[in-house]
Amino acid sequence: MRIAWHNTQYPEEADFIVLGCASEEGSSWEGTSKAPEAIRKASREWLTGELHDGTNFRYNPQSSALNKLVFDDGNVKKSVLAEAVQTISSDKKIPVILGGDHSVTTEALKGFDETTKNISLVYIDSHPDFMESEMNYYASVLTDVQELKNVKLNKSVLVGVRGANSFELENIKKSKMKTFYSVDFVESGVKKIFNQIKKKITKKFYLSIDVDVLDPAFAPGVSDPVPGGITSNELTLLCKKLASLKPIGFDIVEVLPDNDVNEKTSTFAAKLVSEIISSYR
Ligand SMILES: [Mn+2]
Repeated sequence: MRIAWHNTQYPEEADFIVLGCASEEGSSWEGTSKAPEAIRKASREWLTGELHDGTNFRYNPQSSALNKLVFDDGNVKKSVLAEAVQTISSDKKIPVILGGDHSVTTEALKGFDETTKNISLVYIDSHPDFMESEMNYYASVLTDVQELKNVKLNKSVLVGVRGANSFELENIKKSKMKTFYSVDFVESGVKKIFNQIKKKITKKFYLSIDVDVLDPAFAPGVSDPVPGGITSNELTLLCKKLASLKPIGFDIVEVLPDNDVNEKTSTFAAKLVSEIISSYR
């Protein structure tokens, strides 16, 4: 099954290549490997429709139409994700990765590390994923990407944090990443946070979205929900603003369909893909 936003049969003419990475090897929870198909299915079930005469339609993203060409290339194994991202990036296309657990981001960044200099990371997650106890783990992504030559954590940001332990806070400090906590959205609003992110990051930035940044009310279908999160509208608006700066690629990870309620987390993830793509300038 292809995501509802798939609108060309020719990958060579596409602006965006969607890749699922149905891997949960890096997680201590079971089930995130079911996410890519759940997101595709939700996009078709909830975000498209059929008129009485049998014509199909799909929802447009808000504020701008989906005027880009999207090719959904199915799923790739985690072991070849870096290579796939490297190829897409060399072809001047934008990879859109559907996780999988958060360690797929490490693989995506390994791919970009071969093609792109001076990479910033906009890491949107309730957890900083800055543990050192294990490698290639969903909670050690930031530790693991420190090994890459072109990823600059001192020009990167963490957004929506509210589930950090003391080791992680210490590591954030050392890395010189800038952190925006969940409550900052209430105090400052999306616009101010976006402007501060823009000042901190380089032109070549990668956007990684762990859906557990949302309040569990909006995204119950995640491995490790943390109370007190941001709203789906705040996340959508921030992502649309970031997309206008043309990230080199983006991922949406950590959807856990078994914990979901009425597919709302999968449907949100599918909708967010269209909102981000439509906002590239
Ligand atoms: Mn994460």
